[in-house]
Amino acid sequence: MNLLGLSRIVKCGVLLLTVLLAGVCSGDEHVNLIYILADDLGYGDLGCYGQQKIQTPHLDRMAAEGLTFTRHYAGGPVCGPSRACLMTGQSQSIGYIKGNPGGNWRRENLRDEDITIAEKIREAGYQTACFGKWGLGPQRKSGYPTRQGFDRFVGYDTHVAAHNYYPKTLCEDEGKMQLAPGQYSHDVFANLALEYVARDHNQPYFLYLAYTIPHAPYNPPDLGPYADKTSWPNHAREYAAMITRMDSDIGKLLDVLRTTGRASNTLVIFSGDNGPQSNYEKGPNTMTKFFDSNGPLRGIKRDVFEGGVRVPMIAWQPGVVSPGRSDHVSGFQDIMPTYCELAGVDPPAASMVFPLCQHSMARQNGRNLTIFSTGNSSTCSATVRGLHGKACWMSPTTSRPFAKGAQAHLHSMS
Ligand SMILES: [Ca+2]
Repeated sequence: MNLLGLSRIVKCGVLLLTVLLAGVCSGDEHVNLIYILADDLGYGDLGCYGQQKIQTPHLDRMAAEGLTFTRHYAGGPVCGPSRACLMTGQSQSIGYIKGNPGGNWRRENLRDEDITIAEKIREAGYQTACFGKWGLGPQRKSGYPTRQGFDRFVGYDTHVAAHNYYPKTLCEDEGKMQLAPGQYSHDVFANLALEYVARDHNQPYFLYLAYTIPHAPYNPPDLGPYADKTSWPNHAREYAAMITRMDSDIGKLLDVLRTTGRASNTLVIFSGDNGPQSNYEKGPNTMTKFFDSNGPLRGIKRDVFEGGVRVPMIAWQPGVVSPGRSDHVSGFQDIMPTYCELAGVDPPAASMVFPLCQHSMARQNGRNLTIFSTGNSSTCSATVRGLHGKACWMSPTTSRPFAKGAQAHLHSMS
């Protein structure tokens, strides 16, 4: 499929990434894979998704040069199950991690038998590294990154640990890394990522760069371009500064790829793990309303309405991935089979097999994604959607969203 053919498909409004990444998939050389994940970033928090106040010039450029998805869904409305879905390719219905741990590490610990992206593509000779927030298994337990296929890990092993941007230590492989007093952990991650991609690799690599930004607490090292926005609430300035700082770091990363001539052989994907959180300084939704963080969508983090689970996704590989926007319905569970296809290995049997490279177009019409809201809520919800419609169930009295009596809310896809 050439790019002209692709263009016609896009114009038909049918699908696109599937064939879009066909060029990547058919190459002789295995492509390097960088997956960048933000935490609690709203669908409307980036300029390329309509944000008016927060400056994200580098991600906007990435979007202009790459493919911007408008119907991409996180693996869940909260961190734990969403990230588990991303790493294993298993939706919440079949995946092991159903909700956030609530302080119980056993509930955020992938088992030995759970197979991650890193484990699979390492079979194809990939080097693997994770920098940032993991949250799928603490050190010395089965779910820890170095026991789940990553050669290298520096970051937070648990959710709770990741809520401190100025920790004294970070996990580093099987040991600890000492940080200087007042050192911002995300500067460490950004520098590690820069060093990693600038290095000469004799094998293809997979880098998973998982920011805690813009998850609370809001306390970046400085207010950046928002220092003079004195009419804004303090937390709004801090929130915006966190995102703009991350944007700047991602810009540096992409620049390294550009200047070293590696951009065309590196597929970079940027996304977020769930919808925007409410701000607790001035009551629910304050931040979301100030920035219109969920854009045109209903709901925030923990909701299975669109605003809780629809997230930005940008795919960037200049010269290979055609620039454009796609309304292709996709989700976190698609990343495992997509990467497996790029790496030339078979995805795990238990994963949802909707690779974005090819083969999936015919199945798009029958596509459903099921997302449950679990934990932190007395309600249980599910979203089911296909190409032409969507239904959202809210069941306040039962843990079974499809139980008799569950209220159904129907929404149009348009
Ligand atoms: Ca999150």
